[in-house]
Amino acid sequence: MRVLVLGGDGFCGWPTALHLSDRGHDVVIVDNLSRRNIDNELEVSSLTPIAPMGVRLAAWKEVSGKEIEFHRFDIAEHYHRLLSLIRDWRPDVLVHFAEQRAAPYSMKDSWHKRYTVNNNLNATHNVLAAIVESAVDVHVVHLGTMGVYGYGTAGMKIPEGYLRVKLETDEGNTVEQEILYPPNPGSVYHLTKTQDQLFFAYYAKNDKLRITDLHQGIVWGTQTAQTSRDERLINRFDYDGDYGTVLNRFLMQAAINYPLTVHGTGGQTRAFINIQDTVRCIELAISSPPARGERVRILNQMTETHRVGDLAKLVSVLTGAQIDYVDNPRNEDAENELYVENRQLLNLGLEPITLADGLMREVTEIAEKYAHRCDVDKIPCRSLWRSPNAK
Ligand code: NAD
Ligand code: USQ
Repeated sequence: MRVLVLGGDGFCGWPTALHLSDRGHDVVIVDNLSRRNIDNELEVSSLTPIAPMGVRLAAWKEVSGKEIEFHRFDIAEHYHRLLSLIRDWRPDVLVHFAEQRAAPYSMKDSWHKRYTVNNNLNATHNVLAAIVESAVDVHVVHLGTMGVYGYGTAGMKIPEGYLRVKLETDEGNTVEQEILYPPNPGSVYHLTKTQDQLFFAYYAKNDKLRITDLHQGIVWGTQTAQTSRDERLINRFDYDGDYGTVLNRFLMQAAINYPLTVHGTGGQTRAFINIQDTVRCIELAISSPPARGERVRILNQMTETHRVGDLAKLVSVLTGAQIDYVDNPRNEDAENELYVENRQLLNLGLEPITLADGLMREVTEIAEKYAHRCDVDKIPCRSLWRSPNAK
């Protein structure tokens, strides 16, 4: 299949592009390198030494014999370049990773809120409008987030996208319907993902686009079978207070003997998935597209749920790291239960990698190996959800 990977220089997009290329698909990457520029803005670098795109692609050709084409442009701004690429190359599948993905970055101030909204909403809408205008029958696979649901469920399992509800009519009859699960975003970034869902629902209904939305949990780990084949292929590892996600941060903090930064009591429960499962899930989603006219297919792409405080204790037991309970910079529930339905990807054949399988390898092979590249000043989370001036 011809697969267009938007955001293919990023943490999830790069290993996915390599995985799909390795499986024999023709892959083209589009990326505007905004993520690398944000590192410049924040004066931080990936813990792992990521190579420039040209070096990455040359290395991949050397080790696999396969070529991946790269186009550098902004899909939120350069609509006509996106349209021409879809028209000329006629992809079978478009995998859309190209959004600003950090909740803390999206909450820094009004500029970062507006950037995240402009970038993410225009990116997603341009993809959909370009597919309609091109008249190419492309299956869109989008990386959404578990955060669209909020994380509290009153004890029920979060279903895969749709909620069955019973409504009472004026005549007193009961009717049953399936509705999109009520969105409950916890940051401006998560808000853009809830809006993406409406774009997808509308274009699937009006234009019969074939769309799969993968509601992914927090990704942990770094390398995949392909990115480990040569150091020039290494994946990025974010550890800073804006882009670093909780479990990878704890692993890196343990490696440098920095007390694990648990926000509040650590009672927040979240969904997790290893990066190697991310790339497999995307392959599974590609191999099982919805039919034309079908509603958006929504799959919960996660394999485990954990409390943040329990993760810190686990890492502490494994490594001897201290735990530091810090004031929570976010506006979120101090504690929540989280039960998630994820049967669809398991039924398609996903065999999850668990924390027990890879946690210590991640500490020794990545976090300890590259610990010398860490700038400890960049570890604290300084982005506040509520301005100190707000009442
Ligand atoms: P990332 O920031 O590492 O990668 C995103 C890539 O998209 C970057 O290379 C960036 O340069 C590019 N990009 C952004 N805006 C663009 C634009 N307008 N035009 C062209 N390229 C653009 O993020 P990631 O961690 O790889 O996440 C990828 C997707 O998966 C995101 O949509 C994110 O919301 C979702 N997701 C990520 C996680 C996670 O834990 N990392 C979890 C759930 C969902
Ligand atoms: N947390 C800590 N200590 C830290 C960092 C985070 O306790 O040092 C806590 C946060 O307060 C939060 C939880 O850990 O309660 C998760 O934070 P995170 O930064 O790991 O994840 P989040 O902001 O939710 O965002 C990440 C990705 C995003 C994706 C989302 C999936 O950056 O792209 O959409 O995970 S989910 O969380 O399921 O919505």
